[in-house]
Amino acid sequence: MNQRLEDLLTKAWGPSLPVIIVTAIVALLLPILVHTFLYRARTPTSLPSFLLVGPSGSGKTSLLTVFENGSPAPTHLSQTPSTVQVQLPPSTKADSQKYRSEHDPTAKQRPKFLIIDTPGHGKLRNHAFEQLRKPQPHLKGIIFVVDSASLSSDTPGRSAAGLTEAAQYLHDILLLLQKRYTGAKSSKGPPELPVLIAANKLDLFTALPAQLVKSALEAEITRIRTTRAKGLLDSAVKDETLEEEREWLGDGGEGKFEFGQMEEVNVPIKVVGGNVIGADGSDISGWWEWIGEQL
Ligand SMILES: Nc1nc2c(ncn2[C@@H]2O[C@H](COP(=O)(O)OP(=O)(O)OP(=O)(O)O)[C@@H](O)[C@H]2O)c(=O)[nH]1
Ligand SMILES: [Mg+2]
Repeated sequence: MNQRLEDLLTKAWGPSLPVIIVTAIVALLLPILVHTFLYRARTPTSLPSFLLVGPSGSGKTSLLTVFENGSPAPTHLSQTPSTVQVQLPPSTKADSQKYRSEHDPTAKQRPKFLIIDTPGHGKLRNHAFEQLRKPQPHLKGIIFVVDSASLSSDTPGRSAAGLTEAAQYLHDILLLLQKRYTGAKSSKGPPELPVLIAANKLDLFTALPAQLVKSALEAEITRIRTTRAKGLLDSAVKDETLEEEREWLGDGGEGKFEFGQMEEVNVPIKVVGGNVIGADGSDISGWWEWIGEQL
């Protein structure tokens, strides 16, 4: 026994070919494996991301160019989603850096994140819904851009077409986020997913201020919810199986809808005004600040 062990050890330390080959392979492969493992943990896919949604022409792609380069570039109707990497400007502080001293060198590091632009055209919205349906561990928030100048109606008693379109799109997104919560497996529910409603184009004199954008959208969503609930009720009479499919936005789907009701499903909503393009340049500081709060 002792003799065999000694033989084995002699062989293992001896200059035999298989031992040399195995050692060489381990020595060469180990650093490569360690590198790939560490590198994978730091690829851009693990960066926090934000999703840009909103009706066509609201200014999403223009906003993306300002986020990326600091100044707006000409855009045209987007057909496919696109992702860019953006860095927080020095003037905005990330929430995670709030308690860091000014003199701490790590406080100077500006956090990087991804912004995913989606097409807003009615027939291309599946791109945005798809992004929300698949699990997104790095998604930190959703930015819903609206054209505030398209929301006011010329005819009293009738909603502007722009308002109806924006509210319908927002309603569908919020319903999806609510389903994410109600359909969650764990009792704790999914993590918070904040929504920023970016009331854009405030440079135009016909634009509604942010506070009115909020109430106009809330009122229009209330209307949409009532009509949809009615439609579903009618069809549910005909088809009993629809019973389980029924789901309304907000608690019970009755009365007035307010953005505050979404907090129950872990979706805090904030409305902040700004403009991407304008005679005095762009003003998107309120939106930067909101992004900083989520990082
Ligand atoms: N006056 C004014 N115009 C703006 C502002 N932001 C964007 N626009 C204009 O709005 C138009 C549409 O902007 P886009 O960024 O292409 O719109 P989008 O939301 O990407 O539209 P889709 O790609 O179709 O979903 C462009 O002509 C912009 O110049 C703004 O703050 N003020
Ligand atoms: Mg676009």
